[in-house]
Amino acid sequence: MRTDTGQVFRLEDYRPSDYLIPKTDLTFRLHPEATVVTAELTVVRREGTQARTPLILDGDGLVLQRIEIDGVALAVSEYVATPEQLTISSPPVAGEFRLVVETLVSPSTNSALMGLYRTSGVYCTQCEAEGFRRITYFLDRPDVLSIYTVRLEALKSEAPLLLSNGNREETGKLKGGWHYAIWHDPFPKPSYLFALVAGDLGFMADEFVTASGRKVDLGIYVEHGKERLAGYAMDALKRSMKWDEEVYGREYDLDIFNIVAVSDFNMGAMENKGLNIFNDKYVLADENTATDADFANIEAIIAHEYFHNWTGNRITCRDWFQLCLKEGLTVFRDHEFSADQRSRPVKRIAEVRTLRSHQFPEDQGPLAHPVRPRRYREINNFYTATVYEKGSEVVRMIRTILGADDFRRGMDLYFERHDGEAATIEDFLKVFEDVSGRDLSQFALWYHQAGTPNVTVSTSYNAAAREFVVEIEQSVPATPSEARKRLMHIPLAFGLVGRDGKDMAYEGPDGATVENGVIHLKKRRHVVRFGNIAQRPALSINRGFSAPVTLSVEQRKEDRFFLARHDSDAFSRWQAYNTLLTDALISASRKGLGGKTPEFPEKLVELAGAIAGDETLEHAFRALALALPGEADIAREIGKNIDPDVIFASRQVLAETIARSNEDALRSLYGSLAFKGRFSPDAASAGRRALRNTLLDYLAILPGGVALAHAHFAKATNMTDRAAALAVLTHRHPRAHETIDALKTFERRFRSDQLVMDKWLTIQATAPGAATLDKVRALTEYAGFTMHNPNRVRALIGAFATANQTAFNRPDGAGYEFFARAVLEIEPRNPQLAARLATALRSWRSLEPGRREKAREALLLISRQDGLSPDLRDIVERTLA
Ligand code: B3K
Ligand code: ZN
Repeated sequence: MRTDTGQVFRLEDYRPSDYLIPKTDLTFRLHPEATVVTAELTVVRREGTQARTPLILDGDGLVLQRIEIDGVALAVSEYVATPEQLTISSPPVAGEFRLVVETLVSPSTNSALMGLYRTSGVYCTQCEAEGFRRITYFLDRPDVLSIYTVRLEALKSEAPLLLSNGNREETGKLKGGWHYAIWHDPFPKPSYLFALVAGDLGFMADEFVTASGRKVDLGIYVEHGKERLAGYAMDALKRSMKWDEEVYGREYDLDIFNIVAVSDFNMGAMENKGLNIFNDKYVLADENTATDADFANIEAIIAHEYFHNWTGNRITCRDWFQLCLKEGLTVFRDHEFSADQRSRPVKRIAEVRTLRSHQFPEDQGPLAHPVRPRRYREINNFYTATVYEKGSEVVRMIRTILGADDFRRGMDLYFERHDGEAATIEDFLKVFEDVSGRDLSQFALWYHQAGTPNVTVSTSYNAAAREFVVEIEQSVPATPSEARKRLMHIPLAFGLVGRDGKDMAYEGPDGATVENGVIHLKKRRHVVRFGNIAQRPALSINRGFSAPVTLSVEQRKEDRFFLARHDSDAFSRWQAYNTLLTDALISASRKGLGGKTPEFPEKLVELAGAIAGDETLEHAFRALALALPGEADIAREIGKNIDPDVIFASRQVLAETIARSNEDALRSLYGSLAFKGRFSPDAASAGRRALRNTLLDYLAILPGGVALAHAHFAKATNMTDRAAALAVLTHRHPRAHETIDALKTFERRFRSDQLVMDKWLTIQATAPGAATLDKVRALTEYAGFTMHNPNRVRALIGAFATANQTAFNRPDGAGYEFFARAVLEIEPRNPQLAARLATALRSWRSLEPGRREKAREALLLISRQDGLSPDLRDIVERTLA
């Protein structure tokens, strides 16, 4: 494990490297414990760098075996090699030189899953952000682009398959049962995009013909016997390739595109040039093992990594502060892809729910940072919801402000101007300013300033003057190390909804403030006057969630009810109903503190039934509307002194009330949604299943609910229905013998499939109530569980900490303590995973005082541990600060 130097990296300290490495030739002689890596680097001094400037290469835990320049071994006085650095004190002065560096690495003992490691007998790599330096000494920074040629040598029996980036140029036999392959990638790339895979894998092959008629060989490599499970991923890949041609005019640029699925991976996937490496969870799927949510994730992640080929690989980041340049933009692209492949409004609602549940708490807590951070101690801790999801929202706002045509012209210019370069956010914004003639300097604050802006809105109508007035105010709350904030440019899409449900025409506001259905909030306070309005409209604002803000609209309840049924913007319709539910749950939770059973307005409860049965709405939309705001969502809205038990109780009562009052309608709808045909993962079929499973969750509360859920489980013909029923049983009726039976049946059937068993772990870990902690503890002893595999850890420990409000936040603090010890157990092997997990404690300050103190103790337990990795220390110290 790396030692913590406490060093902080600052954006303002950026300067180009003194040397460049235009060519990188690597040879790997693969061995589980002793892989010899020979790097032959063509090095040149950058223009302007003084002669005899030392060449300093990055390393991480490396052991130098050999070093030569231009064929001559260096004398010990000519260099200093530590595990972290290789310094050549005075490199050759004239022209370029060939530096040969040999290092020895041990893939099978590399448990951090960064650099070169082994997973189920397969050699693979993960280099982003700074993993390449665990393989060889290098200028391991994204602005050093190099052309790679890679020779892989391995024992053929151990690794018949040898893959790297680019195109395969040569293969051949070597003595002693060894063989080799040579790969060449003609596109200059930063070291973080380097990859190799070697092992014995099965594969699915296909091909894609690009718009200009070039044939690309596609391959998805998986464990033998699982080839069939790669079909959906392959289909998603081909659809992504086509979409990027149609929507962005971007063609694929190599003759080969390979994807490899591995079972030990710290995140979702990695966009290495021409050789994407995936967590197998995001590749393998069929109806028996994957849920509709898994299918949707596979589609989105396959697309995301593929889209990186242009946004990330062809144009990369100058430095890691610019991470959102590739991530935010690529998330935006994959969101739009999924919206086009599925239902746009449903996709948007799902995105906003994710943003609110993942990014808002980050932005509103101790780990808040700008979309483009200015400092970091450990870059791996900045692959955050803010960089990714809020980063995507910022790109979406650029499109809202410019309009679709100028946005596309801007993207075209971006590709034209910066192809082959390592760019910055300033470069990105500039192309949009250039094509549109707009000044985006105030808008740029979205990249520079942390925190979720608050926007408050009130309206008034003057019948005599036929005027509707909207008053809007913005404020940006202080965040760690940024006390004073500047005013932002916030684009708010809106409509004035008339009594017929149609948007009303208006006269008045100046074109700078209101343009194409968008109010541009740029000052602290705007008063927008709409003239020639015959009747008081209902204001629908932040349509489509055009700006990632916390919005509070002073609005009559009737208006919200009206918008929930009639707004022409489907997102806003969902939002109106969701706000009604959230408000009711907050007020019930407040009253609940007095020990009484909360009551909910009849109209709200009836509306649930009306939405459920509204045949003009998509099934998936209805499912999303009926799903009550989560406990964490309610907690976030309440903001302080949170008692998760009270929130849980209010939410239970509301669910029961909705189920009881709408029983007949929900039952008959549930019955009508049963389907006997062939399984299809398409969005419409998934929507039907989602609605039926949401209804089951309500009906399971009523008498006969256990039997109904058990029958749903027993008759399920796909994993979506099976897992949904198992969750309903486990969460609503944990002690029923039907539940115990279903959990056993599931385990017996799927115990040899670890990805499926992850669902079984998660369902149990998220069962509400204090008793779940003991269950989770017991499950850590389950034969199929190991703290060594990231997917297992996330399925059990991660789910417990992030998706079980009542058990994790037990008032006695036992949930926190268990969690802190688990984090400490994981950290020595895999600091990145431990650090990511630990962020689950970030909202500790908003808890009620008793739990707050217990959560703090757990954080202190972690921080007092000697020799913590920089990854975990960084998270824990910022969380406690
Ligand atoms: N770029 C990778 C993430 C790398 C994370 C490094 N800690 C996957 C992605 O965003 O596409
Ligand atoms: Zn990405």
